[in-house]
Amino acid sequence: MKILVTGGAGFIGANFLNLLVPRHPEHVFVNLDTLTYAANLGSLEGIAKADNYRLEVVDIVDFEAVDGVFTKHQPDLVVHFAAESHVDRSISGPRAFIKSNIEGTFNLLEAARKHWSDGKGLFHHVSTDEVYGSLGDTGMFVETTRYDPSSPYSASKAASDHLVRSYARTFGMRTRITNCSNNYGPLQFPEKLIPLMVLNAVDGKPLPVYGEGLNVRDWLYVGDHCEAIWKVIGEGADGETYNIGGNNEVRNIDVVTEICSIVADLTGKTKGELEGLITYVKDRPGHDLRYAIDATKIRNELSWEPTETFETGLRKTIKWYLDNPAWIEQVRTGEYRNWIEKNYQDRG
Ligand code: NAD
Ligand code: TDX
Repeated sequence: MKILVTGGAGFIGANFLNLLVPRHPEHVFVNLDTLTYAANLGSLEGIAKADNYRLEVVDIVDFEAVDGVFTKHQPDLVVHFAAESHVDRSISGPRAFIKSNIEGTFNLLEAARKHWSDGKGLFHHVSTDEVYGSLGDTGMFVETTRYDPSSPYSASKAASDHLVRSYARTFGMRTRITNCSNNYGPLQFPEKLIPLMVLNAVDGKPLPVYGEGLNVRDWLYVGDHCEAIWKVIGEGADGETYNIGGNNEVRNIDVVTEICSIVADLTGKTKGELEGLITYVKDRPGHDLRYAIDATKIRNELSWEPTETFETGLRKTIKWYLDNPAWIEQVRTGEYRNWIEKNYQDRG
């Protein structure tokens, strides 16, 4: 099989390729990525020279270029990760989200429609639980929960999900969608909560908690997400949506104190010293209170279960950041420093 993986130099895409390229030498994996600030080719060093791996540096907003990749590689399967993914950036600059997440997904669908006239190709769209909006203290998202996105990011992902479904219904394209909760693990760009807090704790910098730290996220180890996507590709049904989650709801403040405890354990700093760095800052506008995924469908129909607990996964993740200073230096570019300054300067 020829597999076109978009966004393969980002966090989840790179974990997906690192897992599957060595495991499946019978498949060719083509990574289509425009290499935004969030990409890092250093994340793919282990597979860069593999016989069954190729890289195409292409922007999905450019239809001609996407069409060219389809002509050249004739993929049977698209696994679509490429997106602008950070909620705070979608608040300070939403345009790139509309371009990449909506127009980019549209271009991929159009190229697939043109090249898959035999109806055999499969389009797997990777999406998020944020399309469902915010939960109160109770309830969980199921696959039929009404879409109610809060941020430009989640609205753009919702639009992309709708486009994918429309291509299934209108053009008969074989599609599958997965909506997953918050991922964490190695290779995550340190603008996101967990790696940001780990690096700041190690450096003795403030740990900026938005609002009162009471927002709840359902955390899933990235390797478990990647295995779930592969399972849906292999055993799922066309036209279906599968929710993926860790059944692991944690308040942000509890995530941060747990990070303090593990970093203390691994570095010789004290937990009290690290917790002293916690700083409550101005909240995110439109901040969703709580996400919780009901993953019954994928568990019952495809026998998927997460393998990592939050305790084991978080320790593994923190150890990875401590053991990979070269990777961290690669992502701490001027762009990263500018973002950190911009995002946190007016949160007081
Ligand atoms: P990321 O920001 O780490 O990586 C995104 C990748 O996409 C980067 O390599 C970037 O260069 C590439 N990209 C962005 N715009 C592009 C464009 N116009 N053309 C080509 N490539 C482009 O993101 P991530 O956290 O790995 O998320 C991957 C996907 O999974 C996204 O679609 C996201 O919405 C979804 N998702 C993420 C999470 C999470 O917790 N991170 C949870 C659920 C779903
Ligand atoms: O400095 C911070 N302080 C803080 O309190 C940051 C960066 C975040 N937070 C809070 C906001 C959220 O409640 O932590 C929580 C997690 O924040 P993010 O890591 O930015 O993730 P989130 O906004 O929940 O979105 C993530 O999960 C769903 C991914 O970025 C999305 O791509 C995915 O779809």
